[in-house]
Amino acid sequence: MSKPTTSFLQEPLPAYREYPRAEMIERARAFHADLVRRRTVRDYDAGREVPREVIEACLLAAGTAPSGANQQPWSFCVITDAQRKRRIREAAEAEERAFYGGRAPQEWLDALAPLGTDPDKPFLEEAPVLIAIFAQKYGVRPDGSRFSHYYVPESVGIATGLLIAALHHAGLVMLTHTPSPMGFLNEVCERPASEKPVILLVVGYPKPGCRVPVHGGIKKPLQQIAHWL
Ligand code: IYR
Repeated sequence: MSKPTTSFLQEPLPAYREYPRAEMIERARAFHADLVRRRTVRDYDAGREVPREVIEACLLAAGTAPSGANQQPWSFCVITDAQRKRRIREAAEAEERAFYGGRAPQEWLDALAPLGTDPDKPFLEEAPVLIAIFAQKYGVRPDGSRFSHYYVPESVGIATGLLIAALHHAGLVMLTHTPSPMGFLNEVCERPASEKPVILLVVGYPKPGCRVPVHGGIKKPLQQIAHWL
């Protein structure tokens, strides 16, 4: 039996680059050395704007992520406007007060203790850029009918990882903030009910003299995260 004829379009693998073995090792190590410099930052320099072109290029980098059936089930809402940032801060702090004031179990609070987090989120107003990352739970056609999206959390997680790497590569710092629940972001960002906010990425420059929790810089060694068979 012959294979069924394929009807999808194919093209030669474009722009692939192979590196000589030694260069490959060096590149892999250099990439790690660059990423390991990233620290999550909660104190932002309020006086400094980020060029829009940088955010746009980083979002395009995020948008290269692999996704279920290449449906790219994400949308990124970039907030730079002071009034909207204030609305986000107010709504997030209301949730965080409930979280730290009793909603979070003690075990969770204990796990957060080395990070020194609390319900005050001044960075939501001080950082020049907030990027609300939405997962499109399902697709919506122009006529309003819905279609399924596949592997949505995985796809959005991968795109978010690429976005973080791109922003870091560009010389910015960030915080993956997750006020919970964060349904208020649909309203502030004017996004439809088909989209679920998953992460609020806070982006900018570190405040001069900025300090970060030591705990965040301690990454598990290879033996703990990798298992070779
Ligand atoms: N969303 C809260 C609590 C919080 C939860 C986790 I998990 C963290 O890694 C950090 C904070 C807050 O932003 O304070």
